Amino acid sequence: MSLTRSRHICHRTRAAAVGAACALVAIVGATGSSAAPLSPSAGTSAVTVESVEVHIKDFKFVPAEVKVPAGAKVTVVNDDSAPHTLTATEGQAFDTGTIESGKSGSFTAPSKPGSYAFICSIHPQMKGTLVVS
Ligand SMILES: [Cu+2]
Repeated sequence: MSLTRSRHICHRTRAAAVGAACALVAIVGATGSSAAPLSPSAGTSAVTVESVEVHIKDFKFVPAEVKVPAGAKVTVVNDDSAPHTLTATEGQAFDTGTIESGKSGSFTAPSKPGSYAFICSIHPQMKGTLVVS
């Protein structure tokens, strides 16, 4: 028996083909262990304080408001089908440059606390805010 492992794969695999098996395993798992945590980040390693991840999906930054400590490393993952950037709107405070589909880029958060608006320079309607504390 390997319920934990199966549930794990289920959580990470969203393919329609495994949907039925996924639901079945989920039910078994729920009745089998009442203490199973439903962490949304299960399967990904814990993010340290100094490192933050932003995703880009459906022409949106997720989250749109990114809170980071000063000088933190921010990794930007492009889950979209189009290339994107994460670029400060003022002062050239930070810029990932072009991140191709499926790739990731990174930048270092400013050392000065404050709110920094950013956009995608390719699609300026994409907006977000970096809050440095
Ligand atoms: Cu874009």
